[in-house]
Amino acid sequence: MIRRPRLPVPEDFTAPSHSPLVAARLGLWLGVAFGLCFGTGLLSHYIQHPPGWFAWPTRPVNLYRVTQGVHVLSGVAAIPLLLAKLWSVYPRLFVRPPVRQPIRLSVHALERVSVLVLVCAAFFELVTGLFNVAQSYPWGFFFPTAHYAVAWLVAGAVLLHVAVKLPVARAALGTPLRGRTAARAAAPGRDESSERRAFLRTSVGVAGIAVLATAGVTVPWLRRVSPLAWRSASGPQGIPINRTAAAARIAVPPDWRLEIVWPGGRHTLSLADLAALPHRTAELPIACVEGWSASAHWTGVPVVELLRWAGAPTGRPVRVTSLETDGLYAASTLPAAHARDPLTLLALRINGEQLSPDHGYPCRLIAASRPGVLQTKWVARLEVLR
Ligand SMILES: Nc1nc2c(c(=O)[nH]1)N[C@H]1C(S)=C(S)[C@@H](COP(=O)(O)O)O[C@H]1N2
Ligand SMILES: [Mo]
Repeated sequence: MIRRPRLPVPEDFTAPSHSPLVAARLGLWLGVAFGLCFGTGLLSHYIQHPPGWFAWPTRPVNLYRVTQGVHVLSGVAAIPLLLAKLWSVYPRLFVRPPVRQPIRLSVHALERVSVLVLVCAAFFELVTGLFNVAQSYPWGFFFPTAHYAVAWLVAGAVLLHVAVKLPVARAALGTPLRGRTAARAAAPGRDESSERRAFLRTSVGVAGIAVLATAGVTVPWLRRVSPLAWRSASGPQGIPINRTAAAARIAVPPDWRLEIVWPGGRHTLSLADLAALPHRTAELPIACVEGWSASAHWTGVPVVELLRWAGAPTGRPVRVTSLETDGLYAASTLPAAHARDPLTLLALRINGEQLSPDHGYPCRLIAASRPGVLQTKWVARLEVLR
C-alpha cells in the first residue's frame, strides 16, 4: 500500500507557483515532452545505426519527417516547461538539512542525487540539441554520440525521479487545482487557486507559443506564423542546403561515370547513359535530423531499375558513395527495403530543373522516409552488399 503523504510543505513554500499541485502538473507535461523526444530520438538513432532487429518502413514517405519534427518540437516545448518546473520546485532543492533522518536517508539522498543528474542531463540535451539545430558546435565532443548517450541518462534519472515521487505526485494530481492546500485551508485570505492556474496556463502557453514559433521549419502551413523557424522552404531550387559543393570540395570530373559494383560484377555509366534510362518523378521530402524539412519533385532513375538494367542482384542493401572524400556524410547504406523501393531514386532533376551543384549534381540519392543525412549527394558509386 502506498501511504498518501500530507501535501503541505513549510509555509513559505506554499506560494501558488511553488505548490506541489503545480509542480506535479508541470511534471506531467514535461514527462510527455521528454517521452516524445526520447522515443523519436531513439528512432532517429536506430534508422542511422540500425541494429539487426530494427527495420524502418518506407511508407508513408513523410514518416521520418514527422517523427523528427516531433523530436525537435517536443525538445523546444521542453525548454520553457523545464524552466517552469524548476521555478516551481526550487525552494525544495535548498531544504535544510540536505539529508534527513537516518531512517529516510537512503531514499532522500537518492532523490537528491537523481534530481541533480536529471537537471544537468536534461539541460545538456536541450542545449546541445538547440546548438545542433543552429549548426553550431562550440565543443570538443561528437554531438550525435554525446546527445544519444546522455539521453539514456535522462531517461534513467526520470524513471528514478518518478518512482521516488510517485506517492507525492499521485496525491498532488488527485487534488483539484481549485482546492486549497491544507496549510492554507485554515487561514482565511486570498484564494490561491486562480494564481496556480495562471502560472500553469502561462507555462504551458509559452511552450505552445515556442512550438508555433518554430514549427514552420517542418510544417508548411505554419511557415507564416513561425518567426523563429531556423530554416524555410526557400533556398536554391526550393530546398535549403546543408553542405554546399564548395564546402565539400566537390569537383565533378568531366569524364564522371557512375560505378555500379556487386559481388562478381561491375558496370559503369556516363551521365548521358543515365539520362537516357527511363525516369520517374516523385514528390519526396528532405527531412534533416535538425528538424527542418521540405518537399520537392525529384526526377531520376529508380535504384532498383538501375540495378536490374546493369544486371546486378536486387533486394539486398546498397552502399551509396559520394565524390566527397572526407565528409561525415560522404556515404550511406540503403537497407534492403529501401533498395527495392521503386521510389528510391538516383535523382538528376529537382522541381523540373537539373540538380544544382549544391543539391548534388550530377546525381543524388533521394528515398522515402529517410533522414536527410542519408540522402547522399554527388553520388559516384553504388555497391550491392551481400
Ligand atoms: N555527400 C553528401 N551528401 C549529403 C550531405 C553531405 O554532407 N555530403 N549532407 C546531407 C544532409 S545533412 C542533408 S539534410 C541533405 C540536404 O540536402 P540538400 O542540401 O540538397 O537540401 O543532404 C545530405 N546529403
Ligand atoms: Mo541534415
